[in-house]
Amino acid sequence: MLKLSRYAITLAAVSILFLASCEGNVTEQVQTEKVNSEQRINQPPVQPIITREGQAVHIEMTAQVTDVEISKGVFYNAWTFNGTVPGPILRVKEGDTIHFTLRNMDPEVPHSMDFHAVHAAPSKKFIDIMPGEQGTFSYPANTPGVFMYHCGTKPVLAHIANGMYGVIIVEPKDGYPSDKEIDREYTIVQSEWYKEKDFEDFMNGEPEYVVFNGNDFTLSEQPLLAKVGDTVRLYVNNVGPNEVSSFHIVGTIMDRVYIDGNPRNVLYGMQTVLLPASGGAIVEFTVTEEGDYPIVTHQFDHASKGAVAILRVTADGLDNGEAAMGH
Ligand SMILES: [Cu+2]
Repeated sequence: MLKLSRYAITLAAVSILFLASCEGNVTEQVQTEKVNSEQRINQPPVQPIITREGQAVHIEMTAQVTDVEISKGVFYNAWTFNGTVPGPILRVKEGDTIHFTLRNMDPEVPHSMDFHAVHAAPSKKFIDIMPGEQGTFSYPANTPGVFMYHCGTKPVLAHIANGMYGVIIVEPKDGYPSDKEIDREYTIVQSEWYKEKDFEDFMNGEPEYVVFNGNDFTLSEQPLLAKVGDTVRLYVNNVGPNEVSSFHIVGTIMDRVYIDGNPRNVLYGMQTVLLPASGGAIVEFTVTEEGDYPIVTHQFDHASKGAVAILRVTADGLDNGEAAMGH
């Protein structure tokens, strides 16, 4: 894992220049370092291209290598979809046909796309796209839900642990029975970070961070917001790759849970919802009092490693700017 700060980088550069002017063998070392830094690929995020013609949805995404901040000042040179971890949240409707194009901008490694939302032969539709190439695949999305997507290139564990995942929401054609009650909705994706690109650690180690939406700080520093009396809906998915989630909201009870986001899989009055690796849910609840409501995995070793979000409830639904409650 690289801990970088602009200050540190500047300092390092200054001291290298200074040393280089003193000794010849240091110049060699500097050149090697320069080559290494040139080899560290960091491609800026790219917007996905999504267009619709009737029930045909065209989605174009990239596979690319991008530095992402997973904790304050801690960057991971991630394999990503479109330069963010998680990748873009996709939304289609039950009955749509997805025409998906993957453009592999990674100059070294093949990548692919496995949508959990579709029926398709993996050996034909989830195949590797070579570096610098692109491929297009079509499949119907006939089951509503909150589905994981991920790179399925071998070894899958490495591609997921390095950051290649996201969520696709397939909205039911007639909506959810509770749609009219919902005042606000958010998406939360739980995942783990291990030592950077260390397959042995992915296999046998413990995650260094367990996070919501890619890092351990954004959802505390910029709380999710609601107004007193609101009914809130969360689309959640635990992408793993290795751990399960015991998803819980402190200070409320989930009035309804749609397991995997299917309107027919409804449960009532849940305190905690168990999400297997790749499992999703829609959870809905009301907030009755002003204050900060931590959202956690109730596996508190994982919450302590970062999987905490804050839902801030105020009289007007606006952020009061206070420091978030810790948990
Ligand atoms: Cu990949």
